This record gives sequence, C-alpha cells and structure tokens, in this order.
Amino acid sequence: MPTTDLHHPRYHFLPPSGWMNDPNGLIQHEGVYHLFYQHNPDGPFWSTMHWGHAVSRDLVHWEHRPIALAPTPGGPDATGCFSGCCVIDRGVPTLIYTGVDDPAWNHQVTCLATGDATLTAWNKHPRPVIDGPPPGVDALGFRDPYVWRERGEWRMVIGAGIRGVGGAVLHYASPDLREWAYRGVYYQGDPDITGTVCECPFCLDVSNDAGETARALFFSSIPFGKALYVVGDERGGSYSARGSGAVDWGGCLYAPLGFVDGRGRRIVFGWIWEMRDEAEVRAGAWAGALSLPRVVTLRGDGALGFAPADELESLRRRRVDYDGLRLSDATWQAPDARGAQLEIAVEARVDEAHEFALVVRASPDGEERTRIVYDASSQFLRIDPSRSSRDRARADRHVAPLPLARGEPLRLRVFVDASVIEVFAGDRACLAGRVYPAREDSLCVGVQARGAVEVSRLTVWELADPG
Ligand code: DQQ
Repeated sequence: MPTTDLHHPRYHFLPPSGWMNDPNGLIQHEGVYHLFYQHNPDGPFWSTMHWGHAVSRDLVHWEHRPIALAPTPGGPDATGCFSGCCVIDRGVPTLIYTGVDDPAWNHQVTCLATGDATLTAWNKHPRPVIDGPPPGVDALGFRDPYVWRERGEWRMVIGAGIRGVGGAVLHYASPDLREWAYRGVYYQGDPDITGTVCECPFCLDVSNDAGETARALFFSSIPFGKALYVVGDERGGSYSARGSGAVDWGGCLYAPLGFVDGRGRRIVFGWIWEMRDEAEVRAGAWAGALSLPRVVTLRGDGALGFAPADELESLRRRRVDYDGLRLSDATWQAPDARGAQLEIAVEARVDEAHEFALVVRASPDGEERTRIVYDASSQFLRIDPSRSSRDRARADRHVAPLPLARGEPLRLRVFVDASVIEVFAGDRACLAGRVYPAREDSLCVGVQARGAVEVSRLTVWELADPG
C-alpha cells in the first residue's frame, strides 16, 4: 500500500492494484461474505474485465483472494467477464455473468460458472446459457443478470435498453439455471429516469415495522450515471412502481449491488468512481473504490432508508465531543480533532440559518477545505468540492433533497477516508464524493454558519486502518 499516496483510502475496499468498478456476486456463504468485482488487474483503467474476489467475516476487514474469472480466449467471454451475480444451487456456488467476445463489447451473452465451497476455483459452462437478447426486442445492451429463487423456480432480471423506447429491465425464469425462458419486460420506466440503458438491475424485498412490504428494484442508468431505485410490487410477472429515489445523490456512486445476509439484512455496496483526470488516474497504481456497506430498510413514508452497517463502529478509536456550539455568521475549527480517516456525527438546529456546513479535510488556514453544505432555504444537501484541492478547480451540481420539518434538527453521519467522503443524512439520503486535497495538513474539521446555528452535538472519531 503506497504510504505516500494522500488519496489512498484505508477502510474503503480497493483492489490490490489496477482498476475496479461494479461489485458483483455479493453473497454470504457459510458465514463468509464474498465480494466479487469488475477488475482490470493490468492497470488503473477500464479494460478486459476480470472478476476480482475478496472475503470478509465482518464487512469491514477484507482479504484479497485470487482472481475468480478471467476472459477465456476463443470463449463467449473472450474480451471480458462483465457484471453478474452469485447463487447457491443445491449447494453448488454458481456465478451467472455477462460474457463479451468482440472488441467493442457489444455481443453480450449470459454465461455460467460453478465453483468450489470456498468460491475460489470456478469451472465455466462451455456455452452461454442465454445467447443474446430475446427475439423481437431491439436491444441496446443485454447485460448484468441478477438471479434469485422464488416459488420453486429461478428468476432473473437483466439490464437492457430498447432502441427508441428507453432503458428496460427484462425478465427470465428457469428450472435449473441453464434453460431460460423469456417472460417479457419486467420494468420500463420514464426514459427521463431510465435513460437509454438500465445497467445492473437487482431486486430486494423490503418491509418496515408496520408490516408493510414492497419490492425495490434498483438499476443504474445510462447516460445519467445515476444509481436509482423504484419501490413497488410485482403483479403477473411484471413490475409496477409507486415511488422512486436515488441510492446516492452525490454523482460518483454507480452500479450498486445488494444481497440479503445471514442476519436478514438487505445490504448494498456501490462502486465509487474517481473524479481525477484520466491521465492522472492512469499514472497511479489503482482506481475505483467500494462504498461502505449500506443497510437498506423500507421507511414509513414508503421510500428506502440507507444506513451504514453497524460493524463499522469497530473501526472507532479516539473520540472527541463538542456540544452546545452556537455560531452566527461564523466559522469554527475543532481544536483537537483531525485526520484523513474519520467518522463524524453532527446534529445542528438550522431553523434560523441560511446555510450550515460541516467542514472536513481542511488545511489549518482554510486554503483547502471540503464543505458538506445544507442550504436551509432550498433544503438541499451537497458536497462542495470547489476548494477541496488548491491544485484543481471543481464545481459539483449534485444535490440531495432533504426537507426538514420546523424544529427538526439536521443529523449527519460523515465518513472521511482520504479521497472518499460518504455522507448519511439520517437514513434519508446518502451522498458519496471524491476529493483530492494536495496539502498533507488538510486534516482539520470544523463547522460554518450563515445565519444562526446551534450545534447540539459534534462527535469526531479517528478510525482505524483495518489493514
Ligand atoms: N460495467 C460492467 C457492465 C455494467 C457496467 C462492465 C456498469 O457489465 O453494465 O464493467 O458499470
């Protein structure tokens, strides 16, 4: 691990070297969490997709395993093993993934591989199990199968776009994971949301304390580069949505994947991409990171809630508390809290404010600083990277809607990990951001107010490097 790399996250998962994008095949098997991911081991750029593999017992400490899938020359995945999933079929770990065999990666088929009990060694089925889009569907893309078992059969959703219509999720069923029957279009929403192609679809059934249940369907949309979800129901084999939202509002989390763990938790990880120039990324050793595990719930208002998995609390070390801070048109820097790996919990009353900001990765003189800003008039939350680095100017237009009732405090949990920032606003909105401070002393934490703000709680934990 390059100790001099100021931008290298420590407790977010990264590939050992090279490039990573989508999480794939998430599963907990015999107590062990398995993470597979889109990976180019040959360098920090997207090319010739392999499946990287890592294991964990607590979702926090990850151990790299050998590459699980590599393209087979002459095979249906000769130019790449694209995204997919993992299921256990009568005790046999099975990967269902997208193979591409042409130089432009347009010929997309569904492949299968079976593995040993440790999910380390994989045997590829010699032929694709689905050899392309269904007849009669003029598909733009046909990739990223997600499979689950329901009512005695295997079900699959797969990402696609229908030319001239918009992004779509297609639906298949199978008795044995090898023979698949096309069941029709599962979901086809407003193209202003689904774009031209829906990538990486998956479903999670969610319920809330009131006993209400729903099926959440997630997808990532081209060209918007956004990870979205709809909440609704499946009827007669197709899906109808009654509400929608974003998995993340921050503009750099994409292609999330979810699974149900042994505790029954619905957990989602996403790919956090780089916001550096391509030349700079290529000059480094690694690119891409995985988000923290986010536990998904169905909220009382029908939207999904996302909260950091409680295992992350094991990373907490030294803690500093500040309470009862009152600021009026002022900036305050915490005297005794600094670091590039921090968790911060803040609760602030913003009724009398125009704007409140939590400041992280700040240099002592404020030349560099990253602000997590709540605009109390528009009720939007955003990460402001405009002064994160003295080396580069950057604007960011991504905002999360966060309406607060009169008297309701703003509550944030923020995870800082070198260049990765993850913000959880209660369980109501998440924003992931990337920032690249150039100064080694950009480690300070503070708060800012325009108007009057009462910070009733500010707690900062230094976080351990899980190693
Ligand atoms: N990335 C994969 C595809 C997926 C896209 C290829 C989303 O399977 O559709 O790396 O990032």
